[in-house]
Amino acid sequence: MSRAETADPFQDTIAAIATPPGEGGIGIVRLSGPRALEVACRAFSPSSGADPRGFASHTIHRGHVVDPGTGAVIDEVLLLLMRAPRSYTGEEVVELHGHGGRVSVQSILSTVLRNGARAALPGEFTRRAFLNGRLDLAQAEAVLEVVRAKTEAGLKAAVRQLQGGLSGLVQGLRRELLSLLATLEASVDFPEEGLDFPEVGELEKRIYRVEEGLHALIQKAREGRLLREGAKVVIVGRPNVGKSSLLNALLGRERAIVSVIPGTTRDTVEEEFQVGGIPVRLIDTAGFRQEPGDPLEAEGLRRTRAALEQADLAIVVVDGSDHIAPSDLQAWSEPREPRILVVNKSDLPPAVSPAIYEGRFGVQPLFTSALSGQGVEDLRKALQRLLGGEAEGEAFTMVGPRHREALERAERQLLGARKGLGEGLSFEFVALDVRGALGALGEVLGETVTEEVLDQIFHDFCIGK
Ligand SMILES: Nc1nc2c(ncn2[C@@H]2O[C@H](COP(=O)(O)OP(=O)(O)OP(=O)(O)O)[C@@H](O)[C@H]2O)c(=O)[nH]1
Ligand SMILES: [Mg+2]
Repeated sequence: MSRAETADPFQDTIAAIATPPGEGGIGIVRLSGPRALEVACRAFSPSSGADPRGFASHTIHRGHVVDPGTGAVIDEVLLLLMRAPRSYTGEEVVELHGHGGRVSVQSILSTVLRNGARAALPGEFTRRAFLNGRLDLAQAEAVLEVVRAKTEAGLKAAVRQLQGGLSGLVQGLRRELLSLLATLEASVDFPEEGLDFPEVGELEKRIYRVEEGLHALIQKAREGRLLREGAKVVIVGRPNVGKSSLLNALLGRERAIVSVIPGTTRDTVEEEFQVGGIPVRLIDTAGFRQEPGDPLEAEGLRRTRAALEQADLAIVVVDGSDHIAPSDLQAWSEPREPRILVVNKSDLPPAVSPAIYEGRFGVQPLFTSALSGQGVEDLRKALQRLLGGEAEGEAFTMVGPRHREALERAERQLLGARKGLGEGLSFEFVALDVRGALGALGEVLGETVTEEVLDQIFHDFCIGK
C-alpha cells in the first residue's frame, strides 16, 4: 500500500468477506475504493479474455481468481462491477462471488489484500456510504437494525428507516425551524426595513408545533427500544389465582406447571412470544404472599420483586371466584405503571360483584378464564396497546437512544426559545436557541457529528457490512 493510500483513509480500497462465515452456496468478497477494479483484476483473469478496464458498470464477468505470485488458480468466480457513484458506498465496488467454501473465500480475500486492498473495519462500507452522502446517519444506523431485526414488524420498521422514514420526519421539522430562523434573523438584521414585524404569538405557535412533532417522535423511542430489545411482561398475583394457567393460555401451550396446590410455581418461569410484532419475554412468578412462610417462599418473593423491577409491564391476577384478599391489593401496589388488572376464573360464579373491583383497585379489570380461554384474546390486545404494538396497517418508526437524546435536546432548546419570546427577549437570543435545536436535529441525520460518534455507531456493525 502506498503512503498516499494510508494518509487518506478514503483514498484506499477496502476489502472484506461479505457473506457469513462457514460453508454456503456462494461466498462473496467485496471491495470498495477508487481502485477496486484495478486491485481485483490483479488477481482475476476473465474467461472472455477481455480487458477488465473496459468493463461497463453493473456487469457480471466469469473468470478465475489466480494468485499472481504462483499462478495457482484459487477459485472460479463471478466478478460484479459497480462503478462510482452508482454503488452502495458511492465508490467503485467490485464483488467476487466464489464457491462459498471456508478456505476458498478466505483465500480470495487474502489474495486481494496482498494485492493492494486493505482489510475493512466493522461497518466501513456503510460508513463510506454515509460519508459519500448515499445514506444519512439515521439510514446508516437502520442498516444494522435490518440485519438484527427479531420480528417481521421490527424488520418493517428498520426498512422504513433505511428508506428515510425517520429522516423524512426530522427533515420536515428542520425545514420548519429554518424558515422560522430566517424570519427571526430578518427582523434582527433589517429592523427598520418596514418588514412585517412577526407577531410574537404567531412565532410561539410555530415553535410549539415543532415541539409537538419532536414530542411525538420521542414517544416512539420506547417502541423502538421494545422492538429491538423486546419487552418484559411479568405476571404476579397471590398463589393459585391462575398465573401459570394464564401464561400457558397466552402462549397457547402448556409451558408452566399448573396445579390445585397453592404455591406450585416456586421460581420465575420465562418464555418468549410476540404481540403486535413486539418480541415479549413473558415471566410467570411464584405466588405473591405478604408474609412468606419459609425461606423458599421468601426467595420466590425476592425473585418476583426483581422481575418487577425490570418489567416493562405487569399483569396482576386475582381470582374472581374468591373474595378480594389484602395480598391481592398488595400485589397490585407492587409494580409500577403500566399494569393490567386481570380477574381470572370468570367461568366460575363470581365471589364479588364486578363493580367492586374498580372501587378497590381504582381501575377496570379485564375478565378472563384461563381454563376456557375466554378473555385471553382481549388480554393480548391490551398488552399490544400498552406496549405500543403495531396498530393495524401502521408501521413503527424506529427512534433509537441516540436519536432520542438529540430530539430531547432540540425540544429543550425550543422550549427555551418559546419562553424567551414570552418574556420579550430580543429575537437575537431566541434565534440562538432555534439554532441549537437545528444543530441537534442535524445530529440525527449526521450533518453535524463527531468522529467519536461515528466510531461508536459503526463499531457494532459486522466486518463486510
Ligand atoms: N375454573 C378455573 N380454574 C382455573 C382457571 N385458571 C386456573 N385455574 C385453576 O386454578 C388452579 C391454580 O392454577 P395455577 O395456574 O397453577 O395458578 P398459579 O397462580 O400459577 O398458582 P401458584 O403457582 O401456586 O402461585 C389450577 O387448579 C387451575 O386449573 C380458570 O380460569 N378457571
Ligand atoms: Mg403458578
